Amino acid sequence: MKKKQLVTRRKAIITGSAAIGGFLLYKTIKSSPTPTYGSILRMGDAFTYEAQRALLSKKALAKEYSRDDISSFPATGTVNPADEGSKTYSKEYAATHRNAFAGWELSIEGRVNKPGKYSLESLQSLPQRTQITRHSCEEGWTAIAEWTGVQLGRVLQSVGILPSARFVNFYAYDGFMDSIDMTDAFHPQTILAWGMNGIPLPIQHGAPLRVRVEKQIGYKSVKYLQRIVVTDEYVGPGDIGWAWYTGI
Ligand SMILES: Nc1nc2c(c(=O)[nH]1)N[C@H]1C(S)=C(S)[C@@H](COP(=O)(O)O)O[C@H]1N2
Ligand SMILES: [Mo]
Repeated sequence: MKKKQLVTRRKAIITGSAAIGGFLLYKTIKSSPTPTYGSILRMGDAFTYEAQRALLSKKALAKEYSRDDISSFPATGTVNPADEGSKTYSKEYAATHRNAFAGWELSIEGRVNKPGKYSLESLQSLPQRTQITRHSCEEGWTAIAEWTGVQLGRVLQSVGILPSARFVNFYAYDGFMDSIDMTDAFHPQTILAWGMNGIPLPIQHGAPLRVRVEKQIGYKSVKYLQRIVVTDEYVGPGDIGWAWYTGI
């Protein structure tokens, strides 16, 4: 009798906590600003996102290193979208590459007061930041490099984002795209980088301009930037098999 009661009670506790867990999960998803695509597989994103956002200060800095820590740095994904043989060949990229990026411009669009095309020089005329950080790729490797560029937050401030804006979307010449929220966009170490280890960004690392999102895993640092689009709503990426939010 006693044993049976215990089992029943334990069962009740398990059932009860599962129900509470389920309810909390439902609440998290319902109230979360994280996109979930309504997919059960995406629920993990909401947990990571909510947990990180709740636990960490919004401006906590990623660790910065010294010059002695700079390591060799593999290039992944697209090697050169100017190569006609490459499966991510881009005619526009090939054209600007032929010109050594003279006249290259970054398009900034969407929910901003001053949409337009911005030259590298105009981005370089804003205050610049140099940081030595560790890149972590989802494939398991890490590498340390020095990056120089302008804080994305400063750029967004200078083009003026509308109060309803919530996402910053990055579109690359090779077809790659990803997005971040305003907390990461205004993080002091989120920069549009044109320099790597003291020289202009090499082609294989995303010339002429890439984003560095130091508070997330490597694939959020989109290379070969072509367009930045500010939106109120989540627009992408679609399901690329990687979590949308991957705070580190
Ligand atoms: N446009 C573009 N950006 C990209 C990628 C890509 O294939 N195309 N790969 C991502 C991934 S998975 C990683 S790990 C880093 C690699 O940056 P690196 O080539 O400078 O090492 O770029 C990210 N940004
Ligand atoms: Mo990666």
